[in-house]
Amino acid sequence: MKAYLDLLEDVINNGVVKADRTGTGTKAVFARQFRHNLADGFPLLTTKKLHFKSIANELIWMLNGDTNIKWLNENGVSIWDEWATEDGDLGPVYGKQWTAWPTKDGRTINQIDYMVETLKNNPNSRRILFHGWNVEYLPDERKSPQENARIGLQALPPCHLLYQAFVHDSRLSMQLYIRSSDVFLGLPYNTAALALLTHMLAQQCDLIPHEIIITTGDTHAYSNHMEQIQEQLTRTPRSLPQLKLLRRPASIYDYRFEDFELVGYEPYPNIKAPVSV
Ligand code: DHF
Ligand code: TMP
Repeated sequence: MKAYLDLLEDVINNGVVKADRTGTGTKAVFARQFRHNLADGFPLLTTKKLHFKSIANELIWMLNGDTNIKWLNENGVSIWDEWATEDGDLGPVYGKQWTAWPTKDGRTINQIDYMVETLKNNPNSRRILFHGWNVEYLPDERKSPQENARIGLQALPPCHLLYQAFVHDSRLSMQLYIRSSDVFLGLPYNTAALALLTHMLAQQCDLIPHEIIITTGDTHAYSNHMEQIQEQLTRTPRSLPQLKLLRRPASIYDYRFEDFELVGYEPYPNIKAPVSV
């Protein structure tokens, strides 16, 4: 994942100092893009160990339409704890908008169903996408995540928000737009999750996973991640693991963590960094 390390360097070298909502402060560049061919391996960072279980279970949780951290916690994932209310609620975040986007007449629309159906039946379509940015439910930036969730708004507006598919020669590529990208903590997760989703959609729709492309808007390194980023940049990437899908579940909603096997993941140790809430 040289493209990722190059991006870290780009942010450190070219970023402008920018204050942010959390009060931590960042160095930020605007609008970047990198791509990865999945034939070259599964894009899980080797220059620091990532908790693949958190990445896979978060994706499964979102596909299930769940927006409460209870299931995540029961399945070994704590990455959303700081933003949830005492009841574990995050408001109508990713899973809700993906699978049950509310309509004006009280119905819901499942954008994931549409995605799978269109990939199967009309793969040339230029409209194969789903979107998390439902403006009616965006939080008030002056309120805390918990205060927003309590009044039925999203604890955080989606960071990874627009997913679009492209099919040619039975090969599936996916592009993700991330409006705000924490390059040290969030981006490695978002990259691996996009790759995993591409593998799952390809399996369900009899396609071959091809390229993933990530486009980032506000692309930032937090001021309290600088030493960790420097440490990571001293490390030479190792060969990427391969992802094996051990089973073909009945639908995109039926995957379990045990269905995924990573072969040959030999990363450097994790580098701890504080997350800004
Ligand atoms: N806020 C900020 N400021 N940055 C984020 O990346 C972020 N991500 C969110 C929610 N809010 C956010 C959801 N995703 C970690 C990774 C992803 C994530 C939240 C947190 C994280 O802290 N990762 C650690 C290890 C955590 C663990 O394994 O439990 C890491 O070293 O990757
Ligand atoms: P913001 O809503 O003020 O942009 O803050 C969200 C922060 O979380 C920002 O640093 C980006 C980061 N983030 C990611 O990078 N990826 C993610 O998947 C999530 C949920 C958040």
